Amino acid sequence: LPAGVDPAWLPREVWRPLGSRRTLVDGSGPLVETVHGEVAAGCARYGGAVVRGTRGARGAPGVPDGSYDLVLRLVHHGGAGRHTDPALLASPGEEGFVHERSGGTTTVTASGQRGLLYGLFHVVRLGEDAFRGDRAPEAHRPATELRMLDHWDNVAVHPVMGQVERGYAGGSLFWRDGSAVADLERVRGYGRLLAACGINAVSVNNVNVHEAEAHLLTDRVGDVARIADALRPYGVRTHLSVNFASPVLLGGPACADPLDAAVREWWAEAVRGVYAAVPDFGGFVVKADSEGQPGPFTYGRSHADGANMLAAALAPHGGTVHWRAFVYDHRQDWRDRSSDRARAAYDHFATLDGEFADNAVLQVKHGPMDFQVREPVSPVLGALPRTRVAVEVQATQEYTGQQRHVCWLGPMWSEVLRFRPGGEHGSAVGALARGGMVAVSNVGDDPFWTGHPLAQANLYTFGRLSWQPDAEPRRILDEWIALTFPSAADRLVDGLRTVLHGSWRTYEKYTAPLGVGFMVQPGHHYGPGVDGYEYSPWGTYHFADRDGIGVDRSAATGTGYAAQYSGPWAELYESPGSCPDELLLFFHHVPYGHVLSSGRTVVQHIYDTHFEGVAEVEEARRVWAGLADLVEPARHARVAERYEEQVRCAREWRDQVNSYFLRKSGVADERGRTIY
Ligand code: BDP
Repeated sequence: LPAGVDPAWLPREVWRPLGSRRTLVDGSGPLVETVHGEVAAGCARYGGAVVRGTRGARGAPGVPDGSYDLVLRLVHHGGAGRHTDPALLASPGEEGFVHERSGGTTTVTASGQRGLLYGLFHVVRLGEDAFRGDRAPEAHRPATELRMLDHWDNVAVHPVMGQVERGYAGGSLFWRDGSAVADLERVRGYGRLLAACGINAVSVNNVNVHEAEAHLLTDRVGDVARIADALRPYGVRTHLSVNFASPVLLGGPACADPLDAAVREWWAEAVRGVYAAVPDFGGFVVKADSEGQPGPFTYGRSHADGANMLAAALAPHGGTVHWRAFVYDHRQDWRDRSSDRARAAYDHFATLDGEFADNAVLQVKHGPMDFQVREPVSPVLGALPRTRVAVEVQATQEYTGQQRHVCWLGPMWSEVLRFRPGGEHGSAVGALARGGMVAVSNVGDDPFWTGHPLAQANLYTFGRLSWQPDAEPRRILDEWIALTFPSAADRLVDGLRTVLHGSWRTYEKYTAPLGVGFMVQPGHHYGPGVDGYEYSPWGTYHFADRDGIGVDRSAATGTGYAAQYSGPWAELYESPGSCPDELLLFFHHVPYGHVLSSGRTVVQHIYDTHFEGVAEVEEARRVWAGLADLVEPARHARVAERYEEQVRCAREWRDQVNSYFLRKSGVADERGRTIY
């Protein structure tokens, strides 16, 4: 990494256990060279030795495995490593690996190169534990093939959105002044960090594809190829966001009708060009008919028609189209509740189940609205059993404090992934999401990668959850702490847990209450705006008046959104009596005096949680200040400075939200606290 760039979860010391031992890296291929390079660098630093074998299952010539502390071996399909049960080995697939230990040797066996790379990072995560005792063979494999980050990066600085749309970590890692960055060392380092948490795909440009970015598909594909070259050694495939009207924008046919033969041929040709430049290209991400982007509706075609046209162009090369389900009318009439934005994705897509090509993935935001701090799980995730669905989450903290606030999203994502759309006997979202997991990236060219150094935990947690969606998020956080702060004193570990564990709920407490969402400043979405979007056409209302608050989405009297869920959930959400407190205002319009299942009234809940939320941030700031002697000064200072802003902003939220509801409701705080 260039000097001054934070090594994040791969600081040198994490290589000590491995780098001080004797390792055999056995097998051939470019990613095996990457593995060897990593081990060799560790050994150079910590005095170990690495032997390079290239004979796969037969082992290195003349050297028995038993003379190594660690054997990292690539075997051919169907072959077996010396220590490995063949049946077990058959199961982990291209990206999996088998890990075992006996007779003083730890062995990682994989039949795909990426599997070997992930096996290496598994050993790194285990540290000294990888070299203790015996371990029966364990197969590890990712839950889904596609674990992806979408960068909303513009090639050139956009006049309104800047270089990275919703980016809070400086400029783009990939693009500067309209071209791929000249020095790709940092991009390579990024690929390495991603591989170490299990991510294998990156989309390198904004889903809002402006004209400059549209050219990446054709005459600027060389720039994409350079980025792909830098990511490839770490098993990360490159994807592009494309504009549905590309043929028109780029001088092809005068229309973009997905059923038009000339348009289809134009795409097929464009895709051939991309694969000539990037042979392992992953595919396209498409935002169509959404927030002003063009799409198939212009031609009276369905979204399956649109997606399948691109899928057909990509199929001969093994590419995938990620078609986003974020389709809604952003020019709604606020008097017409039947145009409820929450309904839109389901209304557009549920009837298309079974119509999408095999290499089309429907990429669905985790909630029905737009990455709010609290939303129900999108009913779309359980509604298309014959479609490859991917879950999209937002690591970039657009609505969760913009990387000025600490908000560790692991628990929220885990709730989504564990949700069972068909009820308790059905599968969890993590298993239903056969199309993969996608996060909007929170990374930029900031020296700490994510602006707020603690926001790195979100990126790491996303990667690990995408590998294992039912993993316990706190365990992942502990991994992140151990890797990022190796040999940390117990006090530091405890302090980090204290400030991170509850930070999502703390953020929820001082911002928009009980699932109502938004109440942010329009446009940039930072800080409170109590009526920010209330009278706007974006469809993001809370309907607060003197009598009550919330959006009636019941089937009986409201927008009918609740009926998009299957059986048990539709029933649960339908009535204010059974709807979970935290989602009450998402589903119902209730009087301020409505009593929650917690026993408090809605308005008192709002007052209490807003006071509590601020107190919790003040306490976190105090805890962080007490860790100054244990954290490297630059990192400590960066976080401390952001805590000042978080405290300021949380107080602003508290005061605006509380005084707004005091004035609307006329109900005083039971506890007599001052509300401004
Ligand atoms: C919203 C963002 C907007 C994105 C959009 C999307 O405010 O910048 O373009 O999502 O997901 O949350 O396409």
